[in-house]
Parts: sequence; structure tokens; C-alpha cells
Amino acid sequence: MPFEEVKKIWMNGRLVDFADAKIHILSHVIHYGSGVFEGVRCYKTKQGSAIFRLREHTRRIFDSAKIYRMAIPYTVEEFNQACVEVIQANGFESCYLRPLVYRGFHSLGVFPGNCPVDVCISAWEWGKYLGKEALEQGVDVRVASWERMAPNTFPAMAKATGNYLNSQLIRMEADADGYSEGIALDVRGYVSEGSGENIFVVRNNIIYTPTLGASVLPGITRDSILTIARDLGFKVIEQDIPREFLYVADEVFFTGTAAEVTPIRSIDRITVGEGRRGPVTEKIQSEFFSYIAGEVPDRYNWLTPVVTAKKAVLAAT
Ligand code: PPE
Repeated sequence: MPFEEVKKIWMNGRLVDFADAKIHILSHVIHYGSGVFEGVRCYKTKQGSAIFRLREHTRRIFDSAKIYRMAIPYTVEEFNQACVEVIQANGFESCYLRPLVYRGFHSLGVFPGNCPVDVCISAWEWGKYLGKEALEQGVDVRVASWERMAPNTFPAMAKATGNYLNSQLIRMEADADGYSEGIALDVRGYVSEGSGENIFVVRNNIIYTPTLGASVLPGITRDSILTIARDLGFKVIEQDIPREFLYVADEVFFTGTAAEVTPIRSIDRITVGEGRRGPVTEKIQSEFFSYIAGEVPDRYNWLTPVVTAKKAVLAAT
């Protein structure tokens, strides 16, 4: 399905029409993957639209840019404001936000030299990443034959466009073999993450997730789930996870902005636990969904309110 048109995209400080949101084919990012990006969700909460953990996402894109020596020509405040503006300009109550910082058009050659650092923020309505049923039923996945990038090759802490070539190999391999997603191991053979999700394993009521040393993206949903799980009284351990621990787990689930909290019901055709969403996953999922729906107090200050166009119009009448 082709991209469904939205009204406006924020490019270098201006809101431009969807049809005009273009860059030159000789832009550095196209040839060398020199971009860093974010995926953020804005939810329709009981109190109105709100962006989930905007500050942390903005911090991460500034971190990613810093790792790649890209100077973002806006302040953090301007960046956050632009995220709010693009939602308002499109009148979305809930949506997915895609900030992208990239090396633009000037000259080619690996050294980015004089290429500008351009910024673009798009927004669109994005439903459930691995399918709606997946959130309840769970997904069938495989361990990928592709490993995650080795330390000191591609920095895993940077959410860089180029990293997603590895993700695409993982995801396409899973798809070709009839799985919803792949779980990649790191170069040491320990569990790392999905092509676009972090992973959690539950055994004997203890929750495990790989450390940042296992070539994972420092996921913001990962951090949210660690916080929520600790608050719910679970013991949470960040440690190296051997592949076979997945097979003998009681429950396994993915986390991510797009995937939210998605249970995994089989890995390499081995049933995980009872083969459906387990009680710990359900508890955490339900706490997470209540939080993003604004049904519980925003006790961690994770929600940035957005006055949407629809609301603004109503307020004016
Ligand atoms: N690992 C990877 C490799 C990854 O891409 C994501 C997000 C995560 C972990 C989870 O991070 P966080 O969203 O901060 O909890 N993947 C984004 C892109 C998905 C896409 O297909 O594009 C996302 O979920 O927005």
C-alpha cells in the first residue's frame, strides 16, 4: 500500500506540503546512509493528545547525531516544539512521529565535509506494528541467521538509518520463512534484539533483558517497561541471555515504540510457555496501555500534551 498522504511535513524550520517534501537525489544520506532518526508515538489520552516520552526521544536523536559528529542546527526546545507543531498542522489526535536528521545536498564522497545537516519531522497515523491480534495472541518468530553489528563497528546506541540494513536482512529472512519477526544474536552469540524491537524474557516471575553491551538500541519503551515492572514489584535483571534461555522461558515479549508490548508465542517453532500471552506480559502490557491512555496518573511525567487542531477549533467556538 503506498504512503497515505498527510498534510504537512516539517523541513528545516518550515511546514511544507506533503507533495513538496523532497530532497535531491545526490544528498549524502542517500548514498552513504548518513542519517539518524527517531520513532515517537502521540497517543489520544483521556486528557487529550499527548506525546509519549518526547524528551527522551529528542535526547536520543541528539545523542545519535553527536556520535556521528552531526551538529543539529536547532536547540532541544526548538526540536520538541517542531514535533508538537507537525502534529497540530496535521490535526492528528494520535500518530507516529518520525524525526530525521541527515546529511543533505552539497557534494559527494564519504567525508561529509560541507554537506548540511538537515532536519525533517514527519507524522502519520500508524496502527499496530505486528498486527492487532499480535498484541493478544503473540507472534511466531525465529532466531535470525544474521547477527547484530559487532561492538566498535556500527554504534548500536545510535539510531542511525544505516543500521537498518542489518534490520532489513533480519526482517526479510523471517518473512521469507513465514515468521513475523527475527531475533538477532550479538557477535558473541547472546540474545540481542529484534529488527525493530527490544526483547524481554520471563522465567519464574523474574524479568530479564539484554544489557546495552549486547548491541541493542537503548529503547525508550525498554526503559519504560523496566520502570513499570520494577514499580509492579517484579525483580528485573539486565544480563547476557543465552539463546537457549529463550526456548525454556515462561514468557517472551518485544517492546518498541511501533511494536509497543508484543508477546512472542513461539521461537524457532518451539512453543514459549503455554503458547499464548502469559500473565506477566499481560500485567505489564495492561499497565503500559493504561498509562498511554491517560487512565492512570502520569507519575513519571512521560506525557507531553498537544493541543490538536480539532480541539483548538472546538475551544474557539
Ligand atoms: N531496537 C531497534 C533496532 C529498534 O529499531 C527499535 C525501535 C527498538 C529497539 C525499540 O526502541 P524504542 O522505540 O525506543 O522503544 N524501532 C522503531 C522503528 C520501527 C520501524 O519499522 O521503523 C520504532 O519502534 O519506532
